[in-house]
Amino acid sequence: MGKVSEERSADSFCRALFNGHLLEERMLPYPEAKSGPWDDVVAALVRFKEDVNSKKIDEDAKLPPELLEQMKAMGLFGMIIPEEYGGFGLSATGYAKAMESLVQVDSSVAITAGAHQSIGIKGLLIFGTPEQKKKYLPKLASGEMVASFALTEPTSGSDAQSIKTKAVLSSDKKHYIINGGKLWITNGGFAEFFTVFAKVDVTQDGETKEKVTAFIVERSMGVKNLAEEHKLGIKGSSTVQLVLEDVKVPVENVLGEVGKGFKVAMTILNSGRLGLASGCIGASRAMMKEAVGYASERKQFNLRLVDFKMIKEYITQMEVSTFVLESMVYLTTHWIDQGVHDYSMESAICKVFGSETCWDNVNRALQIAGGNGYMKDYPYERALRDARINLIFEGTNEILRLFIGLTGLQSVATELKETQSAVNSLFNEPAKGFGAFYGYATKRLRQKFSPEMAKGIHPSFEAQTKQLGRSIAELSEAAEAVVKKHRKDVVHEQHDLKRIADISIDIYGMCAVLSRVTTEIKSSGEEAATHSRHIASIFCSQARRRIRANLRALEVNKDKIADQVADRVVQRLTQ
Ligand code: MYA
Repeated sequence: MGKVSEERSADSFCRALFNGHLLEERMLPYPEAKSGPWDDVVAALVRFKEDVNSKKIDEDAKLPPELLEQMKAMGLFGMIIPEEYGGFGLSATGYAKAMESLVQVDSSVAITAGAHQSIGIKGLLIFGTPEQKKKYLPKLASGEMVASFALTEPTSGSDAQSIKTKAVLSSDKKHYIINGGKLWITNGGFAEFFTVFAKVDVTQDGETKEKVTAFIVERSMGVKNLAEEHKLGIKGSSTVQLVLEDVKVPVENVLGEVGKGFKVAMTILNSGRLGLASGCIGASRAMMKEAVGYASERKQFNLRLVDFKMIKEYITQMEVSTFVLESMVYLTTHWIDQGVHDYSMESAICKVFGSETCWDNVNRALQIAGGNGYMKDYPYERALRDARINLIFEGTNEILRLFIGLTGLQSVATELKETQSAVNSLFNEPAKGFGAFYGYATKRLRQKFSPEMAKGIHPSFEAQTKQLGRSIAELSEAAEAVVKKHRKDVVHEQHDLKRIADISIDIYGMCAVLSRVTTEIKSSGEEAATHSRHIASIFCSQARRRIRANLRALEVNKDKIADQVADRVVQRLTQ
């Protein structure tokens, strides 16, 4: 892990933060997406909620067939498919709005429609040929075909490149024959369409290597599945193991280029992670509503629970984190809708922050409900079980923190290399080199954070803007120090990578919330924006405190002895 291609570096807001740059023109104004073409879908989902019995879905561990049919009839499988193929053609923002509502209908319903769209058909939408789209999208939009994304294998989870499923070109070169197995495939029990990843022998410069390739595979080509898994939560969704034995796939069903399938998988997951984060907004909001409703009715010591300060703390924190999550997600989806190409880091940040916000909110809501929260008659324990998976799938939060940290450090390393070559040219060819070095140095100085860069943030946030500026400058210095200290070995420095990732998550949160509230103040005035201003102020000070703690821990920590404790425990328990 650790390589990030140059082509992706150009337009990423978060990568720029690592180099000390704040792309303010990208950040402001905040895209207030209060209404849009998604309104009808959202309204239909609010009505749909009345028809769905989540408790029963959880108990039966399956979606009733008639509910699945209703979802198809409502067009819930075609939300992001262009209208010309029979879908609603929702934008990234529209889809996020829909996922927010869908998860409030039921988690398993959201996972089923979400896995179909966020990852099942996304590859076809992004990389499909016109012929492939014409052939499959209408059936996928109507739900006649439900889609699955088949990447994970028994021995390949986080290390997605290590898949063993193999695709071999037939002697007449008309088909690939796929053999292997896939694990934990959402919708796999009834899907008809699979985006399957397999290794293909690719010969380049006389050398043959196995390279990941993406395929569109229909069930009728020979895909089989084993029995449904028994899960902790999202029980109504289908999760199975796939068996691929001599599955014969026509060559025209290769998705993207042969040998370029890993990029296809990662690109799909970038959008999937954002779908998940938007679902987490909905789940967080739903839990807040339940908990606040409960706490305003329930009395102890003659007071309503909402009047106790510790309960207020929980409610405030739920609101602050969910508001910041929303701000991050909709800033990111806006950029996607604007055509920004590289949002891999932003979507990973949203997934990590979203799944942890959702988990904390459900946990706090359950705590507010006390003993009742633990009982099956109330919705909290089911929500807790349903929310747990978000920290794991679509990239565990651990692997995504490494991805965020390493991707950011890659930008810093690239800049350091540029500095080195500018310095070298200064010494080797002074006449030519000086111009190059001067140009480079002024560019770099100009780009480093200065208060000028954040002049668009509302003046009432002067203190927060300073905190943001200081945090960006410190992130870029800390990242440079980590790169210089560990060089190539940085990939193994997980404690530091986690700290760096957490700093960047907090900074992105600050950027998003300051952007959103600045725009709100401009449109509604300071007084009307009091609630949001308070949220921004609370989040920025919390974020700044965490950033300072992480920066300090990069310098002073107990990593070495902490690792030794873990090693001794492992030795003791595995003897
Ligand atoms: S599906 C299964 C999910 N699985 C994963 O997410 C796997 C996690 N692993 C990885 O992401 C990769 O293996 C990592 C790379 C990151 C570890 N965008 O050398 P490398 C490029 C673009 O770092 P590795 C599921 O769970 C990179 O630049 N490019 O690779 C669904 C380089 O390019 P180049 C990327 O060390 C469940 C190349 O790849 C990205 O092997 C159902 C190699 O990179 C990227 N992100 O490890 C969910 N990453 O060669 C349903 C890497 O050009 C949800 N690269 O330099 C439905 C919705 C729910 C709603 C609601 C709920 C609340």
